[in-house]
Amino acid sequence: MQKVKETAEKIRTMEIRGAGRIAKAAAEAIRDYAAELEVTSMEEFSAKIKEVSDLLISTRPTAVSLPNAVKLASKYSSDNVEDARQEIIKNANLFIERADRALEKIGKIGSRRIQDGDVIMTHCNSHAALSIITTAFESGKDISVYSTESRPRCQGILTIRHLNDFGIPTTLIVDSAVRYYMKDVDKVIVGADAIAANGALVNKIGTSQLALAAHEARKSFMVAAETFKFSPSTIVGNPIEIEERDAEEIIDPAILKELPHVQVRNPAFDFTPAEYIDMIVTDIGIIPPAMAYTVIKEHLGWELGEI
Ligand code: RUB
Repeated sequence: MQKVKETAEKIRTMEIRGAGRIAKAAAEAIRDYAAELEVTSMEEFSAKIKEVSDLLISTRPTAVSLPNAVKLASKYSSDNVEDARQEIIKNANLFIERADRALEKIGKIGSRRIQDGDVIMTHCNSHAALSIITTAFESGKDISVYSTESRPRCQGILTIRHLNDFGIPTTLIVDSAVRYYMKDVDKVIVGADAIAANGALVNKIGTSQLALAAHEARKSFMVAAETFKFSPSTIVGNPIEIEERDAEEIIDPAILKELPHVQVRNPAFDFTPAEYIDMIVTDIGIIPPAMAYTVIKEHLGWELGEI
């Protein structure tokens, strides 16, 4: 349990972050917990697996990859402890392999849409979006990137380090410079924390501003998302919760204390409506946002009764 608690804490404090990495870390935590779990009955086994699943899911509310990963990794049908344990180990490993393969496939598929000479804008730090950019560059395309800072946690710094490691010419800009530079950009590529059944994207706060600016300037807006970023529970009407983080990520609490009439809001994500999205690059191919429902039905093993 201690190791699961540590993983949960790392996700909560964002030491492990990004929807894909969170999902993999949760699957690993469940697998290792199941492997070492000592119980005397199947009831106890089920209760303990449920307890750690709930703990992991409670760490961050927005990235649907987290509950999807937990559900897929902790799946078992056997009614004896040893077989159920082996099923969880197998399913968690399958999920982890699927996640790694998905990033590769998204890179290959998405990079075919990148032209030689393209200038790409990206936001925050998405491994799926970066997979497209680095695959295109490694295939010999002469590209360059605008990367936003992504306040308040500045994940853009991770992105520029990653791009720099590949030798990709990169320009760091503040979030408010997105529209100013959009005229110089050919394509916007962002990742996803969740995609709703209606094709709307949930991603790092400010993503919808990139989408609006791209739309206005008639630039292509691509989303890079593994199929486990699609949200099954949106089909039955559950909204995607937007995480609101602490004010101290934005302002020194000592300063805020002196300002009794000021409140701080710090949503971590926003919604981009489907009509601003040109394509979603997934591990099963490039799809229009309107196909989100089909992805959920056919690739996430979704059943109405389970929700
Ligand atoms: C990260 C973020 C990323 C998506 C996709 O937010 O919004 O764009 O999670 O990332 P945070 P990936 O830093 O708050 O977790 O493609 O790596 O899954």
